[in-house]
Amino acid sequence: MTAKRWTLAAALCAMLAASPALADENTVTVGLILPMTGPSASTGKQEKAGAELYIHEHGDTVAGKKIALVVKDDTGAADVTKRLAEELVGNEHASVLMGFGLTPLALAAAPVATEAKVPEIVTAAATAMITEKSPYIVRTSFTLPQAAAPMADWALENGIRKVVTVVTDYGPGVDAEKWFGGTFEKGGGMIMQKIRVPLKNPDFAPFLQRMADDKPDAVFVFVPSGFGAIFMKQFVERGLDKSGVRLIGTGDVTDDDLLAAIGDAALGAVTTHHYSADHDSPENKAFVAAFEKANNGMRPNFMAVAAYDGMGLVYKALEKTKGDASGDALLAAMKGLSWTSPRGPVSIDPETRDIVQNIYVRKVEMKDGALFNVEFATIPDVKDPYKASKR
Ligand code: VNL
Repeated sequence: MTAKRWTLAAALCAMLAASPALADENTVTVGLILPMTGPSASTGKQEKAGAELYIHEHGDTVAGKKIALVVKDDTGAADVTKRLAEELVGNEHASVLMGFGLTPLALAAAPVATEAKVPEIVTAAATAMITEKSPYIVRTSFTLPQAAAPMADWALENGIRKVVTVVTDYGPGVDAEKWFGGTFEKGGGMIMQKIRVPLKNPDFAPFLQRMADDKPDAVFVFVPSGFGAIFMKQFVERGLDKSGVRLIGTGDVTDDDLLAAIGDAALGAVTTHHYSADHDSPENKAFVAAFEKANNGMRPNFMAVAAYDGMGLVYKALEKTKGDASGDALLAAMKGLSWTSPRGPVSIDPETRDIVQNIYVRKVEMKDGALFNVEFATIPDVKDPYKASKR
């Protein structure tokens, strides 16, 4: 080869190397952005395992397209989420962005999804307004109003009249406080105190002491997934578990991932949520067994199931579009889809792009030697009440 030809070949190689993902028409890249490190790492771990299990069970090809799952760690920092989302659509030609462990992280990716016209499937974050921040956002997790309002109805029906609310002070906590409290007061209940604790380094002790003095019938709690153990430990340290104050909340505080670590202190806690590892259906039994087998016995929580369903949504949409992975086609296909999830029957509301699902009332009980959120009542097909209230 002449020197000139060598230069040309080298230049060509350099060019190819600089654009590693020359868009391959037969591959659909799903960029899964999660907090794999930092305080919400448990969410990242559960979500990654959920998405991978779906691919493992259904194969990595759908409608003639090969699915490439690319997992990125945003460490829980919104500026990193945004940069990763830009890189995924810009350099790696991702057809779908997925994940988003916390509300600020889902919001950071929204302008990227809008500009690139790429679906953003939110599989964790749960502040109601998130789906309003881009027409390309679809959600398979839940909304806090959807889970918290039914808790108020149950409390009212079960003789609870005076409640102190304790929530983490950001989007989902404010939603939980507002939708539990508002529904409870409308039904004749009384909110004695509204306590908000910071997301970073939460210390519940001072509030719990005050609460012990107030003697409410119950304390309603929202903390994000992964933070329940800190709250429960301090609840027990102040003797509140033995004081007759009932513990109620959305299911985030008695997260399946943490129940074993929380221990007996959680016994009797009543929560409302969309998923329990104990959910009694053939689909869930198969899901839990396969998940535990693939993950050294780790029990799936509501994050795992949302990522599993998020991946399923991509597959179902691609089947519907016959492999067309352009953003608008995928988005149109996702609207109105319904399927049987391990959590029960679900669908994507075509108007709000939020998930419609059952909310279950559950109580923490010992079952076969382990703690579970045991479901005992079902509120079927719950839509996000925040969006319903604005119509
Ligand atoms: C959010 C909501 C995060 C509920 C959670 O766990 C959760 C959020 C990390 O919207 O930030 O359980």
